Amino acid sequence: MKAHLDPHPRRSRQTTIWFCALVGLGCNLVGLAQRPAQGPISAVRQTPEALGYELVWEDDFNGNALDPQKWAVRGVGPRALGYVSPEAVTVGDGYLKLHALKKNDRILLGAVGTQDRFMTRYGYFECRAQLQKSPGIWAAFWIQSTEIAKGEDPAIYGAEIDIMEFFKKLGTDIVSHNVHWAYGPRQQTTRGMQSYLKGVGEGFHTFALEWTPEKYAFFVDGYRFYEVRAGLSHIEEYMILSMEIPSKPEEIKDTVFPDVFVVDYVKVYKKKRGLSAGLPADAPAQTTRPAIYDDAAEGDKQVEEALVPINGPGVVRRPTSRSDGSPA
Ligand SMILES: [Ca+2]
Repeated sequence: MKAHLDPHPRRSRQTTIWFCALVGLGCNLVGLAQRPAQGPISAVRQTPEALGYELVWEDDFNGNALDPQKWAVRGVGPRALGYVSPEAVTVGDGYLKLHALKKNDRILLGAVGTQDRFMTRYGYFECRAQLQKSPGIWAAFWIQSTEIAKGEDPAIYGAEIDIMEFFKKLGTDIVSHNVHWAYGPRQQTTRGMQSYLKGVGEGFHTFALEWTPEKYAFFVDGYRFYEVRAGLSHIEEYMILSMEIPSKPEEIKDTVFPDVFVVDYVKVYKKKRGLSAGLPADAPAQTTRPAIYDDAAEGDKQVEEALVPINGPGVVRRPTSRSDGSPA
């Protein structure tokens, strides 16, 4: 994987982290069964406020450039078949745009992260975004640990939490989630989770993670789709928005360049202090009210639409962007 080696030795640790991130993001162990695509497990939309959270950090991208207090272009340099470049990151008209574009012989990719600027553990992390149009490349909103390659216990070394990845190969109605930890020969994963929401690949939608000491919960448009308890990180991590690309040329043969991942905002919420008998901000999440079906008719209608069965037996195989199992 010489393509990923950093020419600057002083940055070798960071390079290792980026390299390892590529191992995890979008990558699944060969032959590992995927979870079936499923509709939401909540009948109505949930808001972070209703779950006891309050806003602590946000970027609405209202300026004309990336806010250097909040973000930096992440991982400038080669990344699989592409090259992460500040040229592929633009801000304007209230949006962050992460492009995938061809320039000379390179495919430039946009990627930004809050590393060295904003790190936290637990909370509710949400972005509102319009996903890319093409297969091959994919939009990703994820959370990463700076320690993940240093050990295997996610509680101590953290986890890669893929809040949203959009593989157009699966159609316009499915987004994927995953958690990876223990980068290295014994890397672990929750296995890919596929959320089915009709039309999620068109227009703007919200994608969110609730991360508590007990679980990760994944949301799309406020609907709760999956909860997992494995791979729980108990350390501070940082957020990433990126346009990703696989490592094999044949996997981008249908990709139409340029393409773009448009982000309207990113918001981070923390548990309200003093809520429910003075629980501290890091206290376990309160049990949410059970899903009920007597709420807003509009919400119910959308859930019904979202629960339309998908093709075949309901099992969607995640694209094997690294089908040889090798790290990208
Ligand atoms: Ca905005």
